Amino acid sequence: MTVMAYLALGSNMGDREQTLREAIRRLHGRPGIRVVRISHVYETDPVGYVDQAAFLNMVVAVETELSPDQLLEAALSVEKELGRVRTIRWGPRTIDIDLLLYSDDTIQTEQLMIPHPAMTERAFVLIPLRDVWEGRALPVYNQTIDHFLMPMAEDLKGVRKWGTINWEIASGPSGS
Ligand code: PH2
Ligand code: MG
Ligand code: MG
Repeated sequence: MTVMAYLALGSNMGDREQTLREAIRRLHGRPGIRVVRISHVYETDPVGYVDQAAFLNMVVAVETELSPDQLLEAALSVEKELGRVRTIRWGPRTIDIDLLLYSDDTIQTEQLMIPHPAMTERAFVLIPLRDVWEGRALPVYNQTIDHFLMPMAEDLKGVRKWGTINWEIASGPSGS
C-alpha cells in the first residue's frame, strides 16, 4: 500500500541549493520513497531564532510504502548523510527535513507528531506546500492552506520565491 506524505526541507548553511537538490535525490533513492512533486524554492527570513542566515525552504510530495516511523527514520538519516549537526534548537543547519503530513493520519508519539504541530503557523512551510497541494482542505485541520495564510500578511514578506529545482535533472536518468 502506498500513501502520500509531505516533507518540508530547509537549509541555511553551506551551498543551500545544492543541499536541497541532494536531499531530494537521496530521499527519492531510498527504497519505498518516490518523490512525485516538488515546490518552488523560497528564500525565507529566519523564524524563531532570528540571528542566523536566511533559509532556502521547499516542500516535496512523496508516495511511500514506508510507515510514518520508517519515513521519519529515512528523513533523519538523509539529514545525517548531508552533515546535519544538532546544536542550537532552531539554529543554523545544513538541512532540516520535517514530516508535515502522512496520508490523513494524526500521530502523537514521543518521536513524531503529524501533522507537524507548527506547520499552520509558518508561512515558510505553507507557501511551498501550496505549490504541491491541490487546494483542498488540509487533513485533520479541515481548512484550506489559504485559510491559514490569510491572517499572516506580515509574515508573507519574509518568504520570497527564489528559484526552481529542475527535478528531471535532480532525479537523474533512471528516474526511479
Ligand atoms: N526552521 C526552523 C526555525 N526557523 N526559519 C525559516 N525561515 N526556515 C526554516 O526552515 C526554519 C526557521 C526550525 O526547524
Ligand atoms: Mg524544522
Ligand atoms: Mg526537524
